[in-house]
Amino acid sequence: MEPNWEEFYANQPKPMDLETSKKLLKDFVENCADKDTRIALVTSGGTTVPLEHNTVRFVDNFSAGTRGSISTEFFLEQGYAVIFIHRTKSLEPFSRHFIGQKFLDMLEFDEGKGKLMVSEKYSESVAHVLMKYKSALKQGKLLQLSFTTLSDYLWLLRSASQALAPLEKRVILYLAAAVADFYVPSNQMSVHKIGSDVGPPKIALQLVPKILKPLVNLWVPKAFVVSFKLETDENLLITKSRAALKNYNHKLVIGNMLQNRKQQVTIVEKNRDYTISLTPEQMDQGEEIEKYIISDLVKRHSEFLTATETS
Ligand code: PAZ
Repeated sequence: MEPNWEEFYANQPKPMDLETSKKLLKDFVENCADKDTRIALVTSGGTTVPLEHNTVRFVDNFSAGTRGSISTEFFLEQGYAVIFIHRTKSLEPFSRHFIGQKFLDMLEFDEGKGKLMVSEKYSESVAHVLMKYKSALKQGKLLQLSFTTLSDYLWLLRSASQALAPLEKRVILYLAAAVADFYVPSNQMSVHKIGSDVGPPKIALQLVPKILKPLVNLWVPKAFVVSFKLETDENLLITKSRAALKNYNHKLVIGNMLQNRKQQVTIVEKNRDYTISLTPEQMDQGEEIEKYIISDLVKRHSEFLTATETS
C-alpha cells in the first residue's frame, strides 16, 4: 500500500525552527508580492535518515548541493528571487567559490601592516562573486533556509510551497535535492545509540510518501513545478521520468545520470524529450551546465506564463 503523506506529517515531529522559517518565508514572499518578480524555490543537497533520536548514526546520500547552489546563482542572474532550501553544510550559492584550501590560497597576510587581503591574482574574481551576492541580499532576492533530516526537509518544503502559493504562476519549483526514499518513522526509532552488544541491529526502513502529489495538486497547484530524476541505469531514465510526470502531473522532469550529471541532462515532457549537454571544450573552460538548464527553464516558464495569461 502507498504510504500516506498526511500520516507522515501527523507522526513526524516538526523541526524546532519551523516557526522562524515560516516567518522568514512570509516576509520574503510579501516583499516579492507587489513586484512582478518571478520566484524560484530551489531545493538542494541530500537528506539524512536518522537511526536514533539522539542521533549518532544516520543513512545519507552522495549529493553535494552542486546542482542547486549553481542553479540559484543563474536564477538570480535571470532576475528571479530565490528561496534556497539546502542541506546544512552542503554547497551554497556564492560561498561555493571559496571553500577548502582554495579559500586559503586566495588570501594573503601582510605581517608588517597586520592586514589580511585577497591576493592580487584572485581579487577580480572574488570581487565579482561578492558583488553579485551583496546585490542579491540588498534587493531582498535571496533567502536561504537549511535542513538536515528527511523529516526537516519535508516540513520545510511544505511550508515554503504554501507560503509561495499566492504568487501562483510566477513561481517555479526546482526540486534538485536528493531526497531519501526510505526512512525510520519517529515512533519506531531507538531513543539512544544502537549498541552492538545485542548483535546486528534489525532496522526496518519504510517508504517515504510521494510528496510531489500533494505539492502539485494541493499546495502550489498553479506553479511551474520541475522535479529531478536521478538514475544509474540509462535504460530507466526516460521511462521513469515520464512515469513521474504521469503520476504527479507537473510540468517537467530533468533526468540525469549519476555518472555524467555535470555534463548532460535530459528535459522530459509528456510528449517529447531533449538533451542539454556541455562539449568537452566547454567543460575544460569551466562552464557549468546549470547555466544552460536555467536559461532553458526560464524560457519555458515564460512560455507557460504567456500561454496561461488569461486563466
Ligand atoms: O547535489 P549534486 O549536484 O551533487 O547532485 C545533484 C542531483 C543528482 C542530486 C540532482 O541533479 C538530482 O537528480 N536530484 C534528484 C535526485 C532524485 O531524487 O532522483
